[in-house]
Amino acid sequence: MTFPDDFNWGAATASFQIEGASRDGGKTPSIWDTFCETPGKVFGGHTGEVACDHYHRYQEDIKIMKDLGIQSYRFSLAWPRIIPGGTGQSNMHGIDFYNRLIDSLLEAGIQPTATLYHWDLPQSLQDNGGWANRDIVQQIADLATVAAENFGDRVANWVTINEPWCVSWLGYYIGVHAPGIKDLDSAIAASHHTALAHAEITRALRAVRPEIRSGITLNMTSYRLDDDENPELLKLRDLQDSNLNRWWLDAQIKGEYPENLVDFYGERLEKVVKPGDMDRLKIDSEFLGINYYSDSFIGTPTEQQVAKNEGTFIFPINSNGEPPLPHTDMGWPITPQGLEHLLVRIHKDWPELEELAITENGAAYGDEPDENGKVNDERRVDYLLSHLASVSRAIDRGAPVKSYYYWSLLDNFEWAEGYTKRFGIVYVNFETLQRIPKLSANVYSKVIASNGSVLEHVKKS
Ligand code: IFM
Repeated sequence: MTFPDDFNWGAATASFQIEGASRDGGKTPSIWDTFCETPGKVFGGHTGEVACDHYHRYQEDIKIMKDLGIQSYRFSLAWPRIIPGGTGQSNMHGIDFYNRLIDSLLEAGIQPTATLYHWDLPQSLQDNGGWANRDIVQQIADLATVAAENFGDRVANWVTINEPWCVSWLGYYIGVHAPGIKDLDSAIAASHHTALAHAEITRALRAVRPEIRSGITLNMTSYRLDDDENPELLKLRDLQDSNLNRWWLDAQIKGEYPENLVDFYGERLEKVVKPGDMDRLKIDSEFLGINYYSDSFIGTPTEQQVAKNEGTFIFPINSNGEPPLPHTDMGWPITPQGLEHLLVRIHKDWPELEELAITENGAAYGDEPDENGKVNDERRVDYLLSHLASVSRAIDRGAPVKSYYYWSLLDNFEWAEGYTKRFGIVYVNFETLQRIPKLSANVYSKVIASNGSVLEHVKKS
């Protein structure tokens, strides 16, 4: 048996990336609406105004999933649709949209998995500091209460926060994501507040519905060094590993942060951790969500890179220039065996985690329809099959992986890259909004129908 009988095969999206309807039904602007309107921040000035128009076309998208045999759909809730003011009054129009979506999924036999926060923070909350302001922890816990009260009767599985590393470091330190801030103190504060928020969201969901299953989703990687003997690089690797892979896991499992980073941040961290916080961080989750795209390569940073990063340790993946080949349109190296390695490492280092879910994995390739209207995205098929084979080997080695969600169901708004990077197994024509399932969708459908056994030949090769 390649995958357990009850293995869950899914596809994932996120609200801002697909919904469009950015002012419909009482929705207010999120930080991503603002970021898109800020010149030079998003490729070509692309916006989320229409996106895939999923807000109006969700029935069509559900039908596509049903035809493909997708068992579970991971989507996110747009906070500014549900509580337009960020705090306080909830909005029935927004809640009704998600009720219709959830009910239609269930009617189609597809299990909904909801992500509470996938980056579209109400702009009004950012105006008070957003994730750098500790108030956000209670504010998002209140959102969780509203979400559990309205949807918790039908949504069993909840992701609390998607990729808190990106929220904190891309949003508040590197500044390439909304809100576009470049400030180390803010990023450290956001790292702490997202970790606390995960615990408080979990408590809030359970207070309404104790049967809810939840977990955080982390973007994780394995680091590969130019030189495994170089003590400087090893130290840098350990800091990067703590910053990206360990921070949120050690927080929830042990109620502590990695020692090397606590030392590295020093007073900057002390300023934001209040008495009692370390106890509040600790929480059992039903699963850990893992988003894996690529291993990361660390080379010796140049002097300019050190200077550019103001003496801190965040270096680009390809610190020595071009990423190793082959890579996807994102420039991310294709390293399928790295997923097996990572899953086995997680199981070994955090044996407390009883369930792992791959909540995202996928590749950007810009294949367009051919003269017959078919999208033959063979490179995506290779990526998908080789990564699934890797998951299967990790399961054989004891990693408790129970779900896989391909990222993404649809080509969509890829943040600062706008619509230029296509991750979907379903092609979207952004002029006409026509959907065309690609070759990869049909292959994934066969994988699902056979519960992964069509992978056998890949696994052995
Ligand atoms: O599109 C994103 C998604 O929103 C979060 N994880 C990575 C994906 C690809 O960059």
